[in-house]
Amino acid sequence: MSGEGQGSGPARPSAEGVAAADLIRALAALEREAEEAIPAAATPDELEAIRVRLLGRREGRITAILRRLGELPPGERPAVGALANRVKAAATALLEARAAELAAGAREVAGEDLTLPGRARWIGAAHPVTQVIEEVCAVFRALGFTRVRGPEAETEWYNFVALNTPLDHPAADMQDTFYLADGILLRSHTSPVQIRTMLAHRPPIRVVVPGMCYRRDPFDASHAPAFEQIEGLVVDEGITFVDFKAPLAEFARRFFGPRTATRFRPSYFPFTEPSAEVDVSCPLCGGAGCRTCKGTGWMEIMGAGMVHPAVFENVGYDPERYTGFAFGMGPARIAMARYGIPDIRLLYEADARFLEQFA
Ligand code: 2NL
Repeated sequence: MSGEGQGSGPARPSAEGVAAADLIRALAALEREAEEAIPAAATPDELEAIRVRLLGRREGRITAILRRLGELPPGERPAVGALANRVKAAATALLEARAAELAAGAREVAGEDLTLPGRARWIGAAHPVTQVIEEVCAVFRALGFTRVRGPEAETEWYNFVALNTPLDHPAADMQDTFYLADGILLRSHTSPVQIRTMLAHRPPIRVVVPGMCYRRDPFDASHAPAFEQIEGLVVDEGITFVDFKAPLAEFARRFFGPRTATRFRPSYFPFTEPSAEVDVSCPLCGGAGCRTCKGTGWMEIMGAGMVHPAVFENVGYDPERYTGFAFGMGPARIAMARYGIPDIRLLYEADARFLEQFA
């Protein structure tokens, strides 16, 4: 702390008010301080802090001494006043010189204009479809499902035949895919991973299977020839249609929000019977009807059903003993429903202006 503050330190008031010797000593100390601190200031902000400390109108320490000259005996005022003014002028000159140096330095570093605003850094983030996959799997993990993966190149048996879809079945045609060699193809859904899981393990089974799938589809607003899928499979003794509906409705509430309603519409898949399309109340308008749900208040999020007994026979499970359910969803479609994205191609163009909205 400085010594010339109100009533403390060496510049205590004397009978005349204040001792000239104390003010002179304080001024000499302030001059040394100015000579050391000002040239060492590294930034304009630091320099300004020193200026306020020494010369600030209210709290400045040199200012405070000047203010107290009137307390000196009249004969001592001119000498101390002159010294105070000299110290103030010296500090001011040092401040101006250092300010000029700092300004020049800022402009001169490597010939760059350092006063230009900086370039904003890019924020890295997972792709919106990856975010959806992680979240969906996290919800199913909380519901007791294990996450498994499997090969993207498969045989026709794993991709079609084991799933009760003979190669001349219309469903095999609808899921036409890319062939790598005779009988070897890029999987058209992740179901072959569930077939492999059932062949390798006895029930109970609760798995979710995320991964890339491929179809000979046009690349248009609602189709991509390479896309992510998440399928799920539950097999145990005594699994009923209620055991099928409840966890899928719970998934919808956890993923889209607690007030989300679900509806199961009859549908057809060769590997489930009965089969359903699962709709949720539109996550964007809450069911009132908007552009994204085409005014219906509902959005389709997955296909599902009770596992067909023929599938159990194909993997050596006794269909009289075991029942189960399965479902499949497209995370890109889910991302479109959730964020109101009108065209699936936006998700696969790697356009940073689009993607950074999800960072
Ligand atoms: C859809 C429909 C579905 C399945 C996938 C499945 C798998 C096995 C057995 C029975 Cl191993 N079913 N998967 C069942 C129903 C629907 O997906 O629209 N996916 C995007």
